[in-house]
Amino acid sequence: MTYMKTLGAALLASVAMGAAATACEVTLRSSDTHPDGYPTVAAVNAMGEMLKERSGDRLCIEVFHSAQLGEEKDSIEQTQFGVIDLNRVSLGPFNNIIEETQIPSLPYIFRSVEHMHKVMDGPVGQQILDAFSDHDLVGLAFYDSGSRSFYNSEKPINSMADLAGMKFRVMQSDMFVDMVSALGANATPMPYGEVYSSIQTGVIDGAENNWPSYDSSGHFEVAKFYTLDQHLIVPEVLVMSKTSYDKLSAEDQALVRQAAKDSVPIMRELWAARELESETRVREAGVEIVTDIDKTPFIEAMAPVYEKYVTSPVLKQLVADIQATE
Ligand code: GTR
Repeated sequence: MTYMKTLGAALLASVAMGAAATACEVTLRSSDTHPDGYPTVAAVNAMGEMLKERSGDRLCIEVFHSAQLGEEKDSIEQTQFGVIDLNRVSLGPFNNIIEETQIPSLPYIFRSVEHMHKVMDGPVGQQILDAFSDHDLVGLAFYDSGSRSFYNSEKPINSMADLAGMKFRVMQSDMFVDMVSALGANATPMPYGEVYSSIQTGVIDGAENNWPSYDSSGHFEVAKFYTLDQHLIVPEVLVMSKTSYDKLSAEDQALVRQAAKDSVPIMRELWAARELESETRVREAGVEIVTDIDKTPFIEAMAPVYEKYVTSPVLKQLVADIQATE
């Protein structure tokens, strides 16, 4: 409820200062694939409220939700070019561009969401945020994304063998294509916005995602079998265009960084609530959920993926540091 307090204070402050003081000098345009009200969208909006208040109404954020500024892969390029100022995306679509982002995107790298928080809040997280700076971006913060599991339109998946020959959509990351192949299925990388119709028309059998995305995308309507194998706990990231960042004074850059950091606990609170809500909604819609799946064969099948992607000493050290984090 810190969230409500912060918003309330910001609102009161802007009312007290009157309409004339509310003109923003800089409005940062922020991209998100999710609909309005989704925790990522709400968190960046909350960041915008804090930024506006702390800058005396000079710095504002406008969130363009529902992929209005494009699908994630394209929007990342636009952010690198400085056309989009802020972007909230999964780490997945960064995998082919920034190799450090592959490490927290590795299947079964995290033992739990708590483990992921511990790692991403610490030096490993900072090292990965820093890696964005070689790619015309500034890494600001990590957000939650729960865990991702497979869903499909055909049949319940009770074991790894059931995946054989099936076709799943993955995010646009070569590593995820190899992950699905290692499980005996076929992967098709495609933008998020094309998944619903691709399942509906049978181009693919299914996809994989967390409860809130499975729910808000409506994928559960066309893919009614969900198996909680939880192969990925891949964090989301909020990045800023280096071009946009460099236009700000050092003081304003610090305000942006701090507001992004302060939006993280708000996001986590919203996320936890939304996960439960989405799970309830999807269960009530009659989706068939497999919870008692043996993950051991899934974990063992990932050895070739680790071998192929964890190559350099830097990446090996990141894996070791994650595994050593209690
Ligand atoms: C969601 C994630 C999005 C997007 C989407 C996808 O869980 O929040 O940023 O990556 O998955 O599968 O494309």
